[in-house]
Amino acid sequence: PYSSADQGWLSYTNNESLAGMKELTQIAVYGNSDVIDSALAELTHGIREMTGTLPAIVSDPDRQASNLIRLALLEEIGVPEEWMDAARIKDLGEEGYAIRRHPENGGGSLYVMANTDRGLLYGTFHLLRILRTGQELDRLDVTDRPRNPLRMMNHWDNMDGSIERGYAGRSIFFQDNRFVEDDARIRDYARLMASIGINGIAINNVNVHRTETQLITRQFLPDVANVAGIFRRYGIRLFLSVNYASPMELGGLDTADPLDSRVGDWWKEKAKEIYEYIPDFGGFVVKADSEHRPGPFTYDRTHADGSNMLAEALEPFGGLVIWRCFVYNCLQNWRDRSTDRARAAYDHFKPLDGQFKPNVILQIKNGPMDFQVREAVSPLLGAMPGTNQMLEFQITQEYTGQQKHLCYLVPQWKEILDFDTFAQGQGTEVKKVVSGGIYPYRACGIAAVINVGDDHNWTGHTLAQANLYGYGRLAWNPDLTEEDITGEWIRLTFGGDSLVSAEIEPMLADSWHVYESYTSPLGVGWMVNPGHHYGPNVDGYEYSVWGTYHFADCHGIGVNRTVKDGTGFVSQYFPENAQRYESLESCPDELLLFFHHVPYSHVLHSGKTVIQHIYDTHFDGVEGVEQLIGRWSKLEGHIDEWRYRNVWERLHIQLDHAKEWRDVINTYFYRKSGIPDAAGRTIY
Ligand code: GCW
Repeated sequence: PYSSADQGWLSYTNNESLAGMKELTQIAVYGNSDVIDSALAELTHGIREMTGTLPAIVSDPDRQASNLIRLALLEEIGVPEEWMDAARIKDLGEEGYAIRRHPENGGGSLYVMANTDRGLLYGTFHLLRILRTGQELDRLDVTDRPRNPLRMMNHWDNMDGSIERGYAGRSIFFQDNRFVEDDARIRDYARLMASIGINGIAINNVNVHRTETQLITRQFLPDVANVAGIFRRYGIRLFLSVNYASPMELGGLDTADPLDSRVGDWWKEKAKEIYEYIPDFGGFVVKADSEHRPGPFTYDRTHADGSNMLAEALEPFGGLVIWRCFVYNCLQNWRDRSTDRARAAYDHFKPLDGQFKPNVILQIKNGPMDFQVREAVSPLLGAMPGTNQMLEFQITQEYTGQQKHLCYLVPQWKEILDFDTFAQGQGTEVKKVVSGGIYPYRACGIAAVINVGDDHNWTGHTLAQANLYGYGRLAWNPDLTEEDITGEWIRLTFGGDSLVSAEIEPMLADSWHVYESYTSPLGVGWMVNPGHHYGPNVDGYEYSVWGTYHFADCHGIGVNRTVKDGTGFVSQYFPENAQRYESLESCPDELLLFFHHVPYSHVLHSGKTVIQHIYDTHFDGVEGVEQLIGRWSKLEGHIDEWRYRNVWERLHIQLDHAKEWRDVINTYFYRKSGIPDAAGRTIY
């Protein structure tokens, strides 16, 4: 019962290497649950697609059988002690699994083993990856478990079917202010998400408008419960974004003051009602006091007051409050150079450390501004030992080419995850903080704003599927290398043709730098058209209320965020990073204009001046896109026509548009600075 949409990395076509798989003709299952049924369905489907033969489900196989996959809850089978001792079993935890095949043990059957049904589901998807990529099956010995307890997707879907910052069609959940009727697409979506280890999904936009406010009422809860049921069979908990002012909009109260007991009581009743419909409801995602959304500031209360009140309501049911830290003044005066939006999250939240209830998690965007092509890492990450934190990435390419341009974000995310906060001295990387490895967090992990819609290929640009896949894999294990993830995705998605891998790998690997080259130099950001954020407009946000400036004049450019004579943002970092960013000598080139205002003649570590760097990278960026096209063109006939054309067309849009970026940016800075290009290329 799968939808007719592109199956992405769960497609099993073009399989060249069936290595040993043909002999796996039977499956035995030890354990019983809906999630195990899903695992079994995936396994039989995958094997049938790859081998052409439907494996038989057997109930009491011969102990010595060797043509068999055993999907087994550990408590249901007696595993030999030398295979899995108690420590190893415990180590698998609630979501881990082991995949093993020892010819001398267990008669050669292939075991997928776990403590829980979710572990079995993840193990099954791992086994399918092994089969699909043609790895050796003899003496298989894999154990794995996720690093991050919460691995979430955030949808910005509205009930009218539109998606805020969506570039791949309409919502797969909603249409015309209702839930969609045909849920085949949602089921496929759940499969795709489970296969990369996602275990929590918030289905509606954090900007909760009028209709969406009603999602927590009896009008919609049966539909919400239906979707929650689809996800549940794939080990995923459903979350909702809620309107902080719901007690007023739904409950008829005249206040949403978190310290008014009527407000707390209203939420307690509401929580009870929600859990009647969805016993494993994940909880609320909340955007409060941010970009005109209501919040506790109206009542002079703190964000601890606001989130704790909700947390108290959800606590009896095991629900979480995921409270976003994207709180800043969006009505700033551009004439005022002392206010710095980058400071906002830390200034608001750091003083509240330790005041949040254990089922509150603060969700923090990776950068202090807003998902720019390049920005510094948020100094709030790691700065609150007594408060659960999770990281927020943006998969949807709002500022990175809107899925018309190719921009593979795994390299960017790796840099962020590997960023050393120095919160507890050297080795306190972001990935360790958010996975709970540094402070004893009760709940934590990673969330990302998803890039899917109802387009045939889910993501508009077929290669943007790699961002979705890569995010899930990194949320599972941030130590996976970019090369591993990319290689895996290409083989799963396109099969084993080595030319396809050889061309797509470097395309993905280069694409973020290429995009950065022709758009935003040296960490500057925001030179985009206001509102929709697509395309160049150097001064688009320069004289606006959003706190997003580059301060370019005829002498220089950049935001002085130093302690010495700037906004002081730098002081929010732990000393090692603060010192590095404070000084022009040690500030890395790629973030120079994020931290400093410098003359165009300033010489970078690279040896180039700022202005020459701007010119060079913009010319290089366009050439980079030409190379992407050159590589892709070699794949004609190696990839099915639909996907080949899809990417080909978008690459050509990208090329035209990269030229527009190049010429607008170069011309702007030439006119501002009056300094010609040393290489004498055309600037207008
Ligand atoms: O970047 C901004 C986006 C808004 C978004 C907001 C947020 C959902 O432009 O569209 O609103 O961030 O993260 O809340």
